[in-house]
Order: sequence, then structure tokens, then C-alpha cells
Amino acid sequence: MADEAHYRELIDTLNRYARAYYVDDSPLVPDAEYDRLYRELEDMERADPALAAPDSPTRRVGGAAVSAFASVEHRVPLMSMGDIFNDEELSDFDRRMSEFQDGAEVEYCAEPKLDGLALSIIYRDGMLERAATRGDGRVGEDVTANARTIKAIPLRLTGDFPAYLDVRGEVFMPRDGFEKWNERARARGGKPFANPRNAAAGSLRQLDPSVTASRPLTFNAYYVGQFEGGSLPDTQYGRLQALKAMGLPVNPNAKVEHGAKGLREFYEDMLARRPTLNYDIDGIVLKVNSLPVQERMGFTAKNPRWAIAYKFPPEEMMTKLLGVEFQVGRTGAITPVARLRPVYVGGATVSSATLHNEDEIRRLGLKLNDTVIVRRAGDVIPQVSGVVLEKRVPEEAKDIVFPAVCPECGSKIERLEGEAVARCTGGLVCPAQLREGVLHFVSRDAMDIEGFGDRIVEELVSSGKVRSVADLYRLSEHDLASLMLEGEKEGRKARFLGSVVAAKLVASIDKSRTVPMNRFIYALGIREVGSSTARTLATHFKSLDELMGADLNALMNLPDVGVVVAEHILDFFREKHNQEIIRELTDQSDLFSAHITLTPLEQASAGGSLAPLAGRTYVLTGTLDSMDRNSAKERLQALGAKVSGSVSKKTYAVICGSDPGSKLTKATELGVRILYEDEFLKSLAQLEGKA
Ligand code: 9MJ
Repeated sequence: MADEAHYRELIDTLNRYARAYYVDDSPLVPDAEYDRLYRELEDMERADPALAAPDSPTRRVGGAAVSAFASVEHRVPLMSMGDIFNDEELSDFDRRMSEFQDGAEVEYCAEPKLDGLALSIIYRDGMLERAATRGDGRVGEDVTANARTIKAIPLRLTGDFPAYLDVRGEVFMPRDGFEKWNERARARGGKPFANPRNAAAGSLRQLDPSVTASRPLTFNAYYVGQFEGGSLPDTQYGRLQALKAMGLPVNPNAKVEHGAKGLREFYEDMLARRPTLNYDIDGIVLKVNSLPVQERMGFTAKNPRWAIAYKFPPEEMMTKLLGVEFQVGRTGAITPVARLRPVYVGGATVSSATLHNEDEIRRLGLKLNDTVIVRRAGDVIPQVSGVVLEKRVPEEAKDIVFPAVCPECGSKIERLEGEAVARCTGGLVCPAQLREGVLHFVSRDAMDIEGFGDRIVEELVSSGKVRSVADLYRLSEHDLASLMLEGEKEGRKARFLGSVVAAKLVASIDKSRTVPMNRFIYALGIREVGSSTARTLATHFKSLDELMGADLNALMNLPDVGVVVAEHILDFFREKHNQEIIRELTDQSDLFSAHITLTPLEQASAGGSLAPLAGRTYVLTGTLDSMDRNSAKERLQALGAKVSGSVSKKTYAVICGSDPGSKLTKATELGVRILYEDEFLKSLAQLEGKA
């Protein structure tokens, strides 16, 4: 007989951990500890089938697949909302709200408008009973089994809750999960999602709940549709806090604002922060905060009178595909890049976007001169997410021909069976691969040779001054000073690098002559060997010779090294030219080759390059609610970051608490990224969990 008290305790503990993670954004334990307890719970339930609590986290998966969703009628319809798009309409809205309250300044609850899929969830006596999509507002689809797989949705409420609660909110896919999902889909030649909204909708409307369970979905509650048997605060903001106390995640950015001025500030603030959020928002939602006022105002035929959606400029826009270029990467990978008629989207003018690979072009059914949908959200590079077939002009639409030979060196392009990527086979003769290889070699996490930008490297390669990375160490000040940056044109003289910059470059090359082994391994640019694998290699092999002599077995015995990576490593070191370059760089017996001295593995905790925030400088401004300035500073430093007192172009990010000072203004002027407390806490938790 299993210990029922222990069983209950396990469930409560796991649910508490899940809540801390999803609702409070402050994990209580590392993921591994959650997993350990979860497995213990699974074992108990397997051993004794009588143990089957409805709020057991194991019950999130395992619902049976259905052939169609049942229709459900919402007792209270899910409402739609009016839209506004500019400041004038905002003033009109505020005026209407104020007139209804005899001209008094109106108190609002202002919230980001999540761009996902609306869901109504019914809790009876605190237990999740049913979840349904919006449908047409009146009748939706029963997606209970799927909703149960979303870990942010509690199966049981905590604290005080009404006996019957119909809570409304949004299911969405965070941007990081969306990007990761798409990356994997593309690598497998699968079908990526066009945007996180489609991803959320497609994932929630799966007949097999185990498919939904595999997708990185989350949920925020934002409204109470109906409740019975209990009481709730009589403001929208108060209700959000009450929902949170019940264990439902609510968006941390909701705020009480006063009058049109307050709403305007909220709009500007959310618009500025939009690129830094890990989820898509397409605007803000403004609700009169007082429920009694809401009730008196009521609804028009379509919408509530007391709320409005103020939309942001879109992150997706239509434009014309003018051409496709094929770029060659360090490993020869050919990436098609769309040249677009410039379009303002997601806060920037975009004139090119990645098309990923040949399959993607085919999947999109893309032709030259098509009208396409460009998506630019957050910091992610712009993508072509679709073709507007309706606007295709048949006479103009031309096929896009994937090249058979490398545009830079003329070597054959090859695409291996089962791979999504096509590659130039030119290897050493391809100037593009050399250029990209050099750029990788000098990059921050690699040899960290400052000052070598695209233009300089391009010229070094095309002038023949650099034929391999070893040549970097043979460059003289004179070689560099005479580098031509711009040819003579239109009566203007040619421009050269000059001796001042050249001296700086030589100094940064010299600085890199002593380097930790892990950085050097990473700098070599072996396929699929990133910083962390390089570190593994440097930990397990005491010298470069030992690594170069390792066989498949020895490599595959290492953590995180599978057969593919191991093969890439072997291939790399088997290549005569690579052996030659490594010898040129590191052979201490040859006076002319002793360019680089390798030192032992760099310690991550000492703020080395592999400490997650190494090389980044942060500035704190304002008051943080959750910790004092010193502990924020210490925690950043523990992750390898520098913390400075003033903002400059070199600042990586400004962390902004309440009542920020002039540092925030400075950061905005300089275009330095701004992290607000909730995002900061989330990143800290993630990074500290990993460290
Ligand atoms: C979104 N989409 O973020 C509402 N919404 O409230 C927020 N939607 C809403 N509130 C009542 N934050 C009906 C819809």
C-alpha cells in the first residue's frame, strides 16, 4: 500500500514548483529536481493504479486522441473588442469614458495585448473542469485535454477561489520556443510555423493531446468571464492579482493608469519594450478599472463600451521580392537571402530577409517579383513568412533557380542526402568560406581579436594578404595601414586604413597570442562545435595533440558529443590543410611558427568567456522591487558580467527599476537595450539555473 500522504505531498510540491516557475517567474528548484520528483510520482502511480489524483502533474499528458472537438456553448460569450490605431482615437476613447463618469479622470487597467489564442477555462471547486476556444465567441471547441498539457495552466487552484470560475486568457508560444521549434523543423526539412500565433493555434487545435504537450505553449489569464460562490475584487487590476493568487499566471506588465496621459505613457513604454519581450504583443488593451462602472456602461451590439484594443504597428508587412542572393557561410553552407523593396516593419526598415534554404523556398512556393509577407519581431533576423498569391502577376513571376555552383568561387554546390543545407565544395579555394572563417576566428567568443570588421576582413582576403587564419599573425603594421577601404571614385581619392588603426589592430592581434585552449578549439570553426562543446573537448584532452589523435570512441564518450559532432571533429583534423594551419599557429619548435601559446581551460566562474554574461557590461537604474542594488550587482558579476555606473555605447543593457534616472534617457538615446525588472529576473533565474 502506497503512502497516500506522501503521494499528496509529492503532487502539492510539484504543483508548487510549477507555479513558482510559471506564475511567479522565480523557480524554487533546478529543473533536475522537478524531474526527479516527477519520476518518483510516476513510479508511485505505476505501482498503485488506485493513485490517480485529478491534479497530478502526470495527468497533463495521456488524454486519448479524439477525431473531432466537441462544440461547447459559452455561458457568457467571449467578447471581441474595438480597435484604435492612433493618439487621436485614444483621446476620443478617454473622452467617452470620462463623459460617462461626469468628466472625472478615469482609472484604467492597462495590459499588453497578447497575440495568441483566447481560451475560456472553467474551474469548479478549484479543479480544472473544461477549457474551450473562443470559436465565434458564443460556441467554441472543447480543448480540455490539450489545455491540461500546458504546464502554465493550473489543474487545481490555490488559496481563495470562487466555487465556479470561468477565467479567460491567452494561450501563446514564447518567441524563444517558437524560434527553437522552427530551427529544428527546418533542419529536418519539416514545416516551420509562420509566426508564434499560428504556432499556438495549430498546437492547441491538435486532436492528439500528446502533440500539444510537445509544443512550448504557455498561458496568461486576463479576465473573469463569470463566477459564482465566492467574491472577487471589484477592479480589473484587483482581479488580476486575485487570479495570480489562485495560481493562474497573469502578465506582469499590467498597470493601473490614469487619464489619456497615463494611457499614452503606457503605450509608449510597451511599444519600446516590445522587442525585448519573449512573446508577441500586437498592442495594448485598455479597460476601465472599476467593475461597477464597467457594468453600468455595458456593451454595444458587438463590443464592451469600457474597453478598447490600441494596436501597435504590425510586425508583419507585405512587400515585393526583388531578387534572391545566395550567401556562402564559413562551412560553405549556402543561404538564400531575399532582397526586398524596403518596408518598415517591427520598428525597422527591412530590405533583406533570410530564406533559410532551398526547401523553404519550395515550401513557400516563392517566385521572383512575388508579394511576400515579411516578419520582423524582437531581435530575430527578418524572415519571409509567406507569399500573397492573390497579388502574383503571372507574367512577372519568375522561378528562383538555386545555383549549381558557388557564386563566389565557382565550385560545385552539393547537397547531401537527408540534409536541408546545400554547401559549396570549394573549401579552401572559396574566398567566402575563408572570409567567414576569419570573421569567426577573430570573434569575441573565439580569439577575441578586436577591430576586425567585415570590411577589413573582406579586403585582407581579396587582396591575398590573408590566405589562412595563420596569416593574421604575420601581418605587419605596414600591411594593414596600406589596406584600401574604398577605391578612387567620382574624383574622390581612395581611402586607406591608415597607421593609427593599423597599430591598434596589431596590438589586438598580439593580445590574442596567448589564449585558453577551449577558445582556440572554438575558433577553428569545426562544424557543430560551439563554445560549450569546445569547452568539453578542452576539459577532456590535455593538449591539442591529444585531441587531434582521438578516435571516434574517445570523442563519443564525452558528454554532449554524438556521432555527428564526433565525425565533424575527425573530418576536420584529418584534413591536411587544417593540420598545416594548426602547426603553423602553434608549433613552438619553429621560431617562425610560434604564433600562439595555449593556456589551460578557462574557468567559467571567474568571468571567463564561458561565464554566460562574460564581456557584457550592465548598468542599473531606479529601484528594483525584488532586491537591492548590491545583490543585483553581485548576481550579475557572479555570471561574469561587469556592472558600471554610467551608460555608454559599450553598455550591453540597462536594468531599469521604478523611478529610473537619467541613465534610462541616455540608454534610449544611444539605443542601448533596456531590461525591466520582470525580464531581468527571468533571465537571472534562467542563467543561474544553468550555471
Ligand atoms: C489580450 N489579448 O492580451 C483581453 N487581452 O479582456 C487582454 N485580451 C480581454 N485582455 C477581456 N490583456 C476580453 C479580452
